[in-house]
Amino acid sequence: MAQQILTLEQFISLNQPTFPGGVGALTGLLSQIGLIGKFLAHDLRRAGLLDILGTTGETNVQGEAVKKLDEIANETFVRVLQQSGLICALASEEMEKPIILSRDGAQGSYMVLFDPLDGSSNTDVNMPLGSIFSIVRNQRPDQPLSERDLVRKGTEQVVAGYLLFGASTMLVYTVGQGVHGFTLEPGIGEYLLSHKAITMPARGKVYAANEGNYQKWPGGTQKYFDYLKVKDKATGRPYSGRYSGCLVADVHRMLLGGGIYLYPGELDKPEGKLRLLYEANPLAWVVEQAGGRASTGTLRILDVEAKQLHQRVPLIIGSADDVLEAESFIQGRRM
Ligand code: AHM
Ligand code: MG
Repeated sequence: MAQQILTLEQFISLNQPTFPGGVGALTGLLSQIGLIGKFLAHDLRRAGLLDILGTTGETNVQGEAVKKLDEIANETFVRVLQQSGLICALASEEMEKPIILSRDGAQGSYMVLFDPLDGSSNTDVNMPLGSIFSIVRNQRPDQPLSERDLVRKGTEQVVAGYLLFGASTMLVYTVGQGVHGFTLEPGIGEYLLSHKAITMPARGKVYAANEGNYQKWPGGTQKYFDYLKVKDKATGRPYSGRYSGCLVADVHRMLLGGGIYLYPGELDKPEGKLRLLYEANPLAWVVEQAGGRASTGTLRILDVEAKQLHQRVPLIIGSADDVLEAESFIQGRRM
């Protein structure tokens, strides 16, 4: 029998009985994210033509300045979310300061933090890209909003997920009741449920990391990578290396098939590269909801104290047993 066809909106109304603020608000928020995904998928499909239509940073045939795709992506997020009526503040990797839409919270009680175009160096080579989003609620609706209100712990997220622009466009999200994936059917412009209640294997056979940084890593991290390459039947080693340069795409691979992604701390840069609030936290929640684990190497990502909007954090994320094993090397409990 053919599988039931469910759109994003239908799925939410049938399957998400509880959401702080009501199912209508959740439908509204995810519809806005879905709309952003449709706009971006449309733009990214034509990304390879930018050189013909006008090089980035120069003027195109119409004499208009051509914007970089990460700027276009950021503007798309801001424009769509601004008019939704559900959101009082926005923060992005591309903006130093947040946008406070309504100081008194009258415009809605949600705040969205996002990375509008993750893996942006993939743009020029027609490789996968993503967008990551984290939504929290305004806890002090009676007080004027400030940047500080957006800087919150991962456990306080109410919706988190990502858009993946690969061969297909996908929207994957969690509200703390499992992880669900939807694939955009471009012919009808709808996201259809394609991956219900995703669960990841406890152990994978794949690792993703920029191993060019090997010499910059502390000894424990190096030892873990050495270990992954040693032949051992019981643990399925050696693992295969798969690194796309797009965190969303790599984490998506692990979510579906298991494995581990690492952007660890470095000797001269212990905080790593990735951002806590709009990269690590949302992906950590998604992965935990699918049965996986996300850690700095010493601490659960969702428990990291948020101090700054653009704070960086080491990220070790993926199948639970793989992340546990990486932690034991990083912490020096295994050599
Ligand atoms: P970005 O949001 O500026 O694109 O940076 C994040 C990206 C991740 O998608 C990816 O895993 C990593 O940075 C790649 O970094 P590197 O080129 O150092 O391997
Ligand atoms: Mg990014």
